[in-house]
Amino acid sequence: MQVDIVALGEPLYELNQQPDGRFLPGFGGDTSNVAIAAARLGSSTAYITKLGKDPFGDAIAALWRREGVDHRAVTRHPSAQTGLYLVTHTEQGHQFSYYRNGSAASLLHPVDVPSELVAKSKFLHVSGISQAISGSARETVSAAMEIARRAKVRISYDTNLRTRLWSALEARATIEPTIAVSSLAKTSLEDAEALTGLSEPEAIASRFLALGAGAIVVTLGAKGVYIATPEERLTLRGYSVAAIDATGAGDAFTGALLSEMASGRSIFEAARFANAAAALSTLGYGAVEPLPRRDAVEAFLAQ
Ligand code: KDG
Repeated sequence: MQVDIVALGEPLYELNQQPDGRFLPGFGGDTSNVAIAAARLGSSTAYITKLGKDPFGDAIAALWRREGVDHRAVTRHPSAQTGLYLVTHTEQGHQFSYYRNGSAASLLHPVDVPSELVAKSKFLHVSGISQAISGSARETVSAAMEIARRAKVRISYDTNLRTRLWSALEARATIEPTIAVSSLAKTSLEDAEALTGLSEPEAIASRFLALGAGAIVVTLGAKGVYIATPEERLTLRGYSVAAIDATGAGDAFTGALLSEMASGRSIFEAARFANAAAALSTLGYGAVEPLPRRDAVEAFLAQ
């Protein structure tokens, strides 16, 4: 089994509030969103986690089957449940409420990492959420990264700071060493500010590149994205679209970026495509449902 992108973390069942107050069922979980985003664009992807033996776990497994995400490495926990989150919307944007304590994914253990799958891939994608859900999940991320590092597989990392899962102090102690071994680390202006106290993308990128990362992506919300390598830097302006829900837009960006880079594109070329994919992903509710396919991104870029 050989795939372009292997992602590891916690998938979540999603309930997303509509203007009429009702909740629309869907799916989320940052690293799973990335695997699906890349699969929709034509990449081969696989996912590593634990699901509960419950209807939410069945629904997530069925989603991966439909989307062509290889989930043969996913195990089911006999008693722990699959995590759930609610998305509500305010003037300030979306808000998440989690029901995930003690979830099946939080019981991930280093033995759950299939070494060959990781070692033969082009990218391993993990996040700060994958690390924050529990100590054993954090060790599992470290084990997967060590396999990737030895096999010279590129590590893609999203800081995805969730201070409801861990404090900024605790997060910093894990996130900085992870950025240091990442080929590609993505962060948001908000995360980076909480982690470093810096608010300028240039300064944030310099700080993270100095740790040893190969490339840094700083998302700037609707304003676009800033990309930096030790040699080159670029700001891409965000597209102005009639956004409905930005849940998972960062994951849409990362999935598209990795998909393009796995096909041999440079990070700067890949980011132009990913910027468009991320804009399209905001046109519907939910982290997964509006993720675009390749023809939609190409048509949007051709406009
Ligand atoms: O990036 C979007 C995710 O944050 C969302 O799908 C929910 O995984 C999630 C989380 O833990 O916040």
